[in-house]
Amino acid sequence: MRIDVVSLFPEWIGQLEQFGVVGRGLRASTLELASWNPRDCADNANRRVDDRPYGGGPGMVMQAEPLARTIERVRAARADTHAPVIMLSPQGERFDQRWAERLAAGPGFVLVCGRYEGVDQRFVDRHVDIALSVGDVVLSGGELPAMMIVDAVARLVDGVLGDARSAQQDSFVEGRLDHPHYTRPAQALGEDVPTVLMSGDHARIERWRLKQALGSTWLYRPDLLAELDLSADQSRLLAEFVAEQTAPPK
Ligand code: 4GY
Repeated sequence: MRIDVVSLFPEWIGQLEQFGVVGRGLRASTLELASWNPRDCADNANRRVDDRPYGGGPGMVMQAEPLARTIERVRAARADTHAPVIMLSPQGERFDQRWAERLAAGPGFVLVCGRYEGVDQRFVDRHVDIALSVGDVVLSGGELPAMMIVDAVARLVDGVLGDARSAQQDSFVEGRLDHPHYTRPAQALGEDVPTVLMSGDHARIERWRLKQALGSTWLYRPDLLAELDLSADQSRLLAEFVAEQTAPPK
């Protein structure tokens, strides 16, 4: 998997290589990450790649041509000719776990991080295949969303996560939230660990976790729950959880 990131702050993107699962994936060379600064494709000695907006208004706009030349360099550096160019923008389609899975299944992609008031539309029209948004929030640049996408995709790439099972067991993979987690010590902040987790009975533990996962999805994400096709057994576990919520056992 190869990911190219076009950004005015390539050193920031480069930080990803030093930490966590992305760093490990890169060192294990299952993942390749390259960043590109459009300033290196500026046509002036000042390395300027922005200018004032036509029609007036505040702020600056990223110019089309330095970005287009950067994309050409990226294309020349990639073995695949059709890697999608993805722009991070609040106008984009919402990035979620399904998108992460879709991107992780391919050979890679190119992320374009806008800055200032925006990017000249002629670049977008010519070179951008998809716009993705990480949420209804306006950031000062596409870098944080790009890093979020790199992280979410990288941990799905084979060999990046230490434990192959952990990506499969994540929340959202099954379309629901995760169950609660506990670790040592057995008593912390004056509270015990739920006894079932100390029982060594793996089948019971799995059922408890499933029940908690369905329960928190019911509590916090009823929209996700509505999309789930619960089995009779899962419906029974959830009904138990709901009953315990309204009348806590003494
Ligand atoms: N939200 N999701 C987002 C964003 C910043 C001006 C275009 C978001 O993805 N990107 O807020 N991006 C803007 C800044 C140029 C990108």
